[in-house]
Amino acid sequence: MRREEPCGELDVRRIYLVTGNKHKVHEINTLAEGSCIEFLQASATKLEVQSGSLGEIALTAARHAFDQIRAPLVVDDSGLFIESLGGFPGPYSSFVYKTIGISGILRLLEGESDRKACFVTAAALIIPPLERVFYGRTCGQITREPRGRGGFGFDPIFLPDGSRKTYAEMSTEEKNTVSHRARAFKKLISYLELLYYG
Ligand code: ITT
Repeated sequence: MRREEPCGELDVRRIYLVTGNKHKVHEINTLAEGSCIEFLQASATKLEVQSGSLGEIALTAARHAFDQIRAPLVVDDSGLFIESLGGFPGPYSSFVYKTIGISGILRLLEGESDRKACFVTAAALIIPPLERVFYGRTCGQITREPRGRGGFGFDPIFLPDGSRKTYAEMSTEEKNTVSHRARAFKKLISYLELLYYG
């Protein structure tokens, strides 16, 4: 829930967040509480580009969505990069999650002692003529088994550095203190507040 008057006399600015993932919307709006920015979930036909760069994927998808929505918007493209797998699944995380899933990733890492991995978010913002990509990265370890029931995606097997809890064992607020998405969106929200309110 947003606070009663997050920005006093000032109007809240609403930005479309183009995603089919309601967990992302919840995480991002929890982070934005108390700011003057609110994110509204929007859908658009998703353009799946073949690229090794999350930033390029997010920006291309954002441009494509803008052609349909014609209003200020953001696209969040995120991925899990596992060091011993050469950065796999990275930009293919969505496909890999839907196909082999968490159990498939754990199988690929069976007997592997190097379990380092990083989550990365690229958040592409379009407010014409402005186009900008904000990045966030959080590194940690892939656990040996899933832990926790919260969150989504690979949350149950990701243990961020310095934490005893996996993302799935954290509340949304706790995840937002360390997550790749929160790091990207903190920058994006500060930027929007400067842009709109000076
Ligand atoms: P949209 O593209 O509609 O926004 P998506 O869930 O497919 O939704 P991404 O392409 O950004 O989002 O994410 C790729 C996959 O990476 C996604 O399917 C998740 O399984 C995983 N992922 C992304 N962010 C995550 C997070 O914060 N925690 C756990 N897994 C995450």
